[in-house]
Amino acid sequence: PFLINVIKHKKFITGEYDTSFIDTTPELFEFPVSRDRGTKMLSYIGNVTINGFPGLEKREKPNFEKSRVPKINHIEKANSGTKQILDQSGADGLIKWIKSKDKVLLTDTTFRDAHQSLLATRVRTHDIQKIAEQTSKLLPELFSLEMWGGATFDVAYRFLKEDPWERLIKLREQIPNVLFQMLFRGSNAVGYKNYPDNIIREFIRLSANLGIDVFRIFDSLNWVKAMEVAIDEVRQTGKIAEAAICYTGDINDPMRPKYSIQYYKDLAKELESLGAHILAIKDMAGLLKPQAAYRLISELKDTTDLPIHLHTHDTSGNGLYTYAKAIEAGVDIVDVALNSMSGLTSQPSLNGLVYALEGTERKPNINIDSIDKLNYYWEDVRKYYSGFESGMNSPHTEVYRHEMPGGQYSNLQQQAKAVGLGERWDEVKEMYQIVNRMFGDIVKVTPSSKVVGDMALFMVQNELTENEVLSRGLKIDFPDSVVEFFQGYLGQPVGGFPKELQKVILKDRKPITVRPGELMENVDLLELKEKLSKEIGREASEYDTLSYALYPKVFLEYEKVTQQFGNISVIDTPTFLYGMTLGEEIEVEIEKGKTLFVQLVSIGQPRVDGTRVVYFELNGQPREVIIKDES
Ligand code: 3PY
Ligand code: ZN
Repeated sequence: PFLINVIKHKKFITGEYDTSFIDTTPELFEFPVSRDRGTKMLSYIGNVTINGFPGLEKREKPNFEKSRVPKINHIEKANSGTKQILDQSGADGLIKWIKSKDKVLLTDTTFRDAHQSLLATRVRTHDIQKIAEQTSKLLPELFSLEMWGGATFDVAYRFLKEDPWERLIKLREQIPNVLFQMLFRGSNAVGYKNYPDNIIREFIRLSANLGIDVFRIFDSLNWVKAMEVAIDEVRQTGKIAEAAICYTGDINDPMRPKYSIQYYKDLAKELESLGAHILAIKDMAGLLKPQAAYRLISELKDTTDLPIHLHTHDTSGNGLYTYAKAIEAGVDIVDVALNSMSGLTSQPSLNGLVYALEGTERKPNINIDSIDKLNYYWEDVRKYYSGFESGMNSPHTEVYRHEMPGGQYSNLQQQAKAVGLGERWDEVKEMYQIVNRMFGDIVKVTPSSKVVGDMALFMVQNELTENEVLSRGLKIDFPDSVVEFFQGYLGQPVGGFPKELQKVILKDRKPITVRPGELMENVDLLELKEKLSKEIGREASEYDTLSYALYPKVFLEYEKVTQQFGNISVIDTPTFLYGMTLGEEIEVEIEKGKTLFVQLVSIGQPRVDGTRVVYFELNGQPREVIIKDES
């Protein structure tokens, strides 16, 4: 490029140069962005402009207001917080600190569960990163930020075409003071099936290294055996093992004896004896009613010495009432989300809770002004993703019947749309409830909830009733996830499998009753790294390798897209989702201090081969890309 700059320079062409030419002409060292890199990005923008974004109705890019990023002092350091307590006093020191606090502590889930539950997990690193330093400086009093894990990991690769590890690294850089928390699905890691033990351990080691402090570990069937490896590994890293009990049923309903108060107390004892640092009650669907919350927390407080961290979803609209009762009963930490990302299938409102606790001794020390400022930002950003909203806009007390987790609601709805059942969503919810009963009333949370969802979609799609499944089931091929569940590959449900249904679904396959991890060989990660490097034509990192071990197809597809389009995580979200309008100009900061100016000039008519030429200007220079019109 240097040589090109020289021979293209006006002075060089006209011969008006001497020996000082190089020293006095700094622009010779300004290299254009590689043709390849610019063209790749324009190909992405051209493609999304013409063909739309998968899962979003195609429409002209709406006119979004600029998001309101609160002003902060970039030079001053953030106040120290819980991260420093863990780093300085270790896990035991942190637990002691929690126990010494009278005021209720807060986890903010805006970066993870809130958007998993409201926006089908689609919020991109680009938007979280822009508010990271502000969050660190405006909310240093938080117990933790839940910012990773659950569905955010695979959705990053699958739909956002970005690297989830990078999200962790970038946020850690900007938020040095608050504990980072992730949701970890026990033997299923951040996936939808059981993995070999060394994959579970490696995942925990790598994420602890990059900055995760609190691992909320659960099993989708509350099968404690499936949580042991993860708890043990987290303890070895010196981080916090927060073992979760998934709450289902209703402890105050005598008709639901399977999930009684005694059931939860026994589980708490078991998890304590396994070495959990904190006990989480993970009410993933928002079924814990206020009086039940008071009873559950009070009795658990008498059962265990562990601090208790309560998680709920506000689907029914009762979330804050449930928290108020739990706080009265002495819960230590609760999960909330910033106002504009709270409520409905998400967590109850952080801002609301602070107001609600006014006049009580347990009101947290949070500056309302600060949370309002952060709230404005999310109010604006949420609009970018409106196409992923579930359409739920008022409390749904029906959740007490279908019991669908908040994090599943908008995702299953997307799945239903994808298979042409968007119009029959009410039937899918009804069927979800029936399938749960058919399965013997199981704990429903990822991945067991996905099995129930898959079966419900399958039954609605094939017009099957409960009776027909039993009477004609031997001739029916059920979805893979359902077969694997009944084989015991997700573990053992409370009270075992319903035998008759199991026979129909498995046919002549034999179920297992041991922990699936015991039957799986460890993966040779070095060998896998070599194989992957060959396959993608570049040196795979240990992070790539682990992601590939978790979901090989998804990872390779992500790699293909990034090789085709380059790093598209740098594009702003409206453009990423909707492309550009004619004449529009945007800026893309491709790396720190390096900005591209892109203008969409015109779009050619479709040609006989179904392609169109899209004309751009990139930093003032004409560039064109050829895009296949899929319509
Ligand atoms: C997840 O596993 O992703 C969940 O959020 C479960 O509630
Ligand atoms: Zn949740």
